[in-house]
Amino acid sequence: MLNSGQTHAFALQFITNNTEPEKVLDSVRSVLDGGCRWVQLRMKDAKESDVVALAWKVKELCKSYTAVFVIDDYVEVCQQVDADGVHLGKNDMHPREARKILGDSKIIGGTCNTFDDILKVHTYVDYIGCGPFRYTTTKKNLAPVLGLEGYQEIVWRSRSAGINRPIVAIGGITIDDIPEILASGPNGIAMSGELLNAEDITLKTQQVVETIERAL
Ligand code: TZP
Ligand code: MG
Repeated sequence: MLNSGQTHAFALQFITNNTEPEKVLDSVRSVLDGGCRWVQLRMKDAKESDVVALAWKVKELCKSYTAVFVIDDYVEVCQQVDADGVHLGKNDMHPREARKILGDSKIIGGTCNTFDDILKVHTYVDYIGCGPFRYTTTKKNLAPVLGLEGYQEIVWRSRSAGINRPIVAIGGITIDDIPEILASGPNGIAMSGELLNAEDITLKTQQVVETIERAL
């Protein structure tokens, strides 16, 4: 579960991409230098041993910046390297099972594309990753895009139902989208491409962090 010192870190979650380990580490270092305090290691179609090897390194890096470190998909790897938590999509282990395995000391995030998805997982997760905001090539098999109206509806229905888990917007988000997205209800922003494709990742991260702080 999240502790009070970690909740502020929701504001910006950086999601790594599939590339060589050294490049992943460089990108993580760059966003941490820019003020991001939440990193999700996402290694699609990787060998589990490769995930473990890189997870140890990302964990150490995050620790030196007191940043939260979450692993996408791999509950066992989270346990093995003692990461802060795991992020689970709709085709991964159900958060109910993950909670049984990981207990309350770990953070569990869950992907939701609809309010019905939120109803299914909200009691087991610490935060909800909700998207996609718009089309993105970063993820395969993308769910239908939500846009601002989608967030307004999903967040409003969740809060009306007494579901108060943080909701983090994801999918094709650029720095210019941040004020409107946060005004429509979500509590944080998850980004991959916008940061990774920047000429200066650290500078872009600083600008994103400032934009989020102004908007929240
Ligand atoms: N889940 C929904 S969209 C997405 C994930 C992991 C990709 C986010 O990356 P980007 O590059 O910010 O669109
Ligand atoms: Mg997944």
